[in-house]
Amino acid sequence: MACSKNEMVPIKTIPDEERINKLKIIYQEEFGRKPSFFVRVPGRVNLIGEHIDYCGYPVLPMALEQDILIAVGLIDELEISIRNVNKKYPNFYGILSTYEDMQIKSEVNEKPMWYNYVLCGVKGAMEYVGNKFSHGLQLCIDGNVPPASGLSSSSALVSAGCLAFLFANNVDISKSDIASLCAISERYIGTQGGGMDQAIAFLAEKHCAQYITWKPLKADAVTLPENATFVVAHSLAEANKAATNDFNCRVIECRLAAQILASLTGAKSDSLPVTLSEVQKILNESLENMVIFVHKYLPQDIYTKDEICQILEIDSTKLDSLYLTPNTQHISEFKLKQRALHVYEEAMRVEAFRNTCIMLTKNKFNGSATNNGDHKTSLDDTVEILGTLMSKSHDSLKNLYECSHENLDRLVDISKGMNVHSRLTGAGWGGCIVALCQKQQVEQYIENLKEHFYVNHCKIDKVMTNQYVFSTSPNHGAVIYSD
Ligand code: ADP
Ligand code: NG1
Ligand code: MG
Repeated sequence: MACSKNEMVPIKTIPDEERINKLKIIYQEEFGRKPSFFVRVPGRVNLIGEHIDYCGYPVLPMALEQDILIAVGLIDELEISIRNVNKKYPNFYGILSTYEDMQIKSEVNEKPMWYNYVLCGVKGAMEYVGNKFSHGLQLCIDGNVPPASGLSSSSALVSAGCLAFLFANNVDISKSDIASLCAISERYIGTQGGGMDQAIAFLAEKHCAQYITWKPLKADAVTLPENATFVVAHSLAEANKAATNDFNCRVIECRLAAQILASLTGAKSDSLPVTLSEVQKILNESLENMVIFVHKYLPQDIYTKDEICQILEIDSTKLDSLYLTPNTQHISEFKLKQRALHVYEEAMRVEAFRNTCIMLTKNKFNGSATNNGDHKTSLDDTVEILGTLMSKSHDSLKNLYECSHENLDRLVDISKGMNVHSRLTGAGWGGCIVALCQKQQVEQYIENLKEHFYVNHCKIDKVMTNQYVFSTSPNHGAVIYSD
């Protein structure tokens, strides 16, 4: 089942929910009037396919229940006021003139102000409408996606800001178009993300994960085994991706690896920078063969900037302008083999994960597992196959991609000790793991994590631990609530 390309974000009547009603009251206190509508955009957990969206490869996330909820008021002045129910986040006020004039102010490698994520979405929307709009906005935000934790709080903020602006200004846009727009818009914050987070924010469906492919953006529902439950556990280390150059460094290492592979294999491309998936496509080779090519054409453990310039026959000024970002231009050594190996092998794991889920669904419906005993065996086997792929993904992220964190590795190891497969999810360097459990194991698994990791290792009071570890099931994507 694929999500139709032209489907719009659903508009529902404002629900009588405690959180919405509270936000209404706070909005009224902040702005002295009622909000006109609400937008809600979920966070996500990526099940497999990490750090490969920006290389052009499919990924397999699902939306969370946790979300960014915005109460929106329209004003005639072309201005924007942004408030947060959590007062640790300061207010913002600005004039909306043109998107070209809208500065998303962040110093290189400095943690951006929180409202800049909202402004990224608004700026992208202003560009989309060619600066033709008639309403400014008063926004009040209530978010419960754990921030800087690999669960995509940033993209939920960007996407909610963009959606609020477009709906306020009566702009029709399909889910896939707004997802692509938000992916580009979030880059104003300084990170060169691939688009997974914004894609799942809009294209997610309840009960299913999504297999997301690019150019054109498409989401195909993936039914997960009925006996499987995904558990998210926080490492207690936060990682703001725009505050360091770690994320962009990986993006540009992949770009450089792709360009060298293209040059040395004679793969001619019109697009610059070329991606690792484009090189594969031009060469018309399997992922397995791309792994062989990486060993052959990128044999060194480290490449210096000078060596890369020599191979690509360009000077360092050109290298900077064509491939690097402002916060990576000073880097002098790059690990190209390791990053490219991770990408090609992770892309294989995504295919294997999806095919395993498809196989299970097929067997269920064509009757090859009609006998209850057989069906249970095939379900248990499936969970083991999927889990093994997740464990391998984590090993690769830790060893080849070097984006793990000691707390993430500890959580993964504790899980392994309980025969539960898990991996870091999102960009890494902190944030969360996602673990795949048999349904009947979940309670015990969560209890054990609380005891061994949060209480014994991190010295957290047991009563506080519920906020750090929770089971989750696939939720639906963005919604507008309007009367
Ligand atoms: P993530 O993995 O959560 O996407 P990022 O580093 O990309 O992490 O973005 C996290 C940043 O998003 C936070 O540092 C904060 O500025 C902003 N943010 C997330 N949630 C909220 C919220 N509820 N209210 C205000 N800002 C938020
Ligand atoms: P998080 O950790 O949620 O910021 C980032 C990127 C994704 C993807 C993952 C790694 C952004 C907005 N998000 O996610 O596109 O590359 O890392 O798989 O840049
Ligand atoms: Mg993010």
